[in-house]
Amino acid sequence: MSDPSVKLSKFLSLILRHAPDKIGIQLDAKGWVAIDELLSAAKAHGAEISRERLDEVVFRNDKQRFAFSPDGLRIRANQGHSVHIDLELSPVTPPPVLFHGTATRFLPLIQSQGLQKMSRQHVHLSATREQAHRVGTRHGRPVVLEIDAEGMNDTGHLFFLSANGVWLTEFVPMSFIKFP
Ligand code: HQG
Repeated sequence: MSDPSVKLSKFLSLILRHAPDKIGIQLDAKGWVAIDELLSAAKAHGAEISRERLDEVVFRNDKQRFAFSPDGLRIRANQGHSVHIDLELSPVTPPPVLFHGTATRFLPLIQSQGLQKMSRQHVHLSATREQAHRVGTRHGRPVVLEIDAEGMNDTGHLFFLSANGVWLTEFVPMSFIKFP
């Protein structure tokens, strides 16, 4: 946790996904903010970030959480927002099976309500069991649920693929979840 890149990545996640107002900035409708504005606002709030460190976190981040705009002037988070923004993703046909990592303590509610997006804009699904397992460990004792993405797709549920490979959907009803 003392890794400075992890600290910066967490700070950027907070600002670019959840609470831009913490440093007095606003994201545009698609989640972008000018890099200059982000850096000067962060500095004014006691979090000085050099352009080199920002580049390093954007390009070398383990999960590619952030992206620069094609003109190189703006930055946004690739997914995971709780503030309402339009990531401009088009629906994509998912692989037959996707995975959701959660914690055992959430199972009773998931079993009665299906998978809800909770505070985020989508339910997050992983392409592999391993990735899902890692996501689950963030919340407690991990458990991996198998999602019948093909069945959902066939019945009109839309799937989106974020720029960093996270599968997103609105809601997963109980009937498409296989519990271990
Ligand atoms: C659970 C990380 C009760 C759900 C990851 C999850 C991911 C329910 C938790 C991204 C429920 C929400 C998102 C229901 C779902 N009742 N609990 N009906 N339905 N839940 O953090 O998917 O590192 O908002 O299972 O890698 O864990 O931030 O979602 O356990 O891609 O880039 O409610 O965050 O990415 O937790 O993680 P979260 P998540 P980053």
